[in-house]
Amino acid sequence: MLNATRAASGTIIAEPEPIDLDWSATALVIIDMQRDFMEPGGFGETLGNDVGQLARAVLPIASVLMAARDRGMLVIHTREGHLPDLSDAPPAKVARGAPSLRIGDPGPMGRILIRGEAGHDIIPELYPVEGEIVIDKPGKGAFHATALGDILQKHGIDNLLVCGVTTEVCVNTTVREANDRGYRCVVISDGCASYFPEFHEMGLKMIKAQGGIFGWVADSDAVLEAMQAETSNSNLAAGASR
Ligand code: TIU
Repeated sequence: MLNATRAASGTIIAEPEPIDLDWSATALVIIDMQRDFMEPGGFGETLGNDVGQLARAVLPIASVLMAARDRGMLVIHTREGHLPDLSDAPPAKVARGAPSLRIGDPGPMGRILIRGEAGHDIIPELYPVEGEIVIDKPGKGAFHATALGDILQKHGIDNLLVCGVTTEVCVNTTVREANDRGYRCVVISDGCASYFPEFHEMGLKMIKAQGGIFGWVADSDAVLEAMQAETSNSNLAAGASR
């Protein structure tokens, strides 16, 4: 339930401690909510994973995404994938392990983890709308070999709300680098998921341990509560100055 008194100033009730954000300098970053990770027949399943483990993140992300759209917040979606000629795919990534299909092989949703294929695209429930930024990334982190750093700088962003899949791989890699680049990152706990529930738990614990060594962790209700309180405050302030 939303409770404006708990987050009266737009502060997010987060762990290890509440965090007060400048919302005009805050972006929502949604990591790799692609069919290749979320649906049967994609990259995630070829690695031997139960893709059903990730579905729980969709509704919490959708609720924060709607609130972010309502308030005109910068929204960035990322997609992991490679060029059709695999020129941006390190052989060490393509050749490793014993997946049922390798990156670039034809699968039921097109070539595995290749840009432009159906499996590479974002799931319909979270599909980007006009004006939202889509970052195509060849790696696990969203900064490596992308324009994300420049885009955040251009928009005057200091803080990131981060969600998506998987918690311990692409979300953690991105948050660690964002933290090094000076961004305050609030990771939305129920808006992330892993094929391994225990890695999800530990992936979140790693972020918030040691006084928030990489960032903060809050659930989607806490984020929504803070966004709503901040919007109410802005409206009150606008009313008072009329
Ligand atoms: N396999 C796995 O857990 N994740 C990835 O390969 N990429 C992302 O996390 N997006």
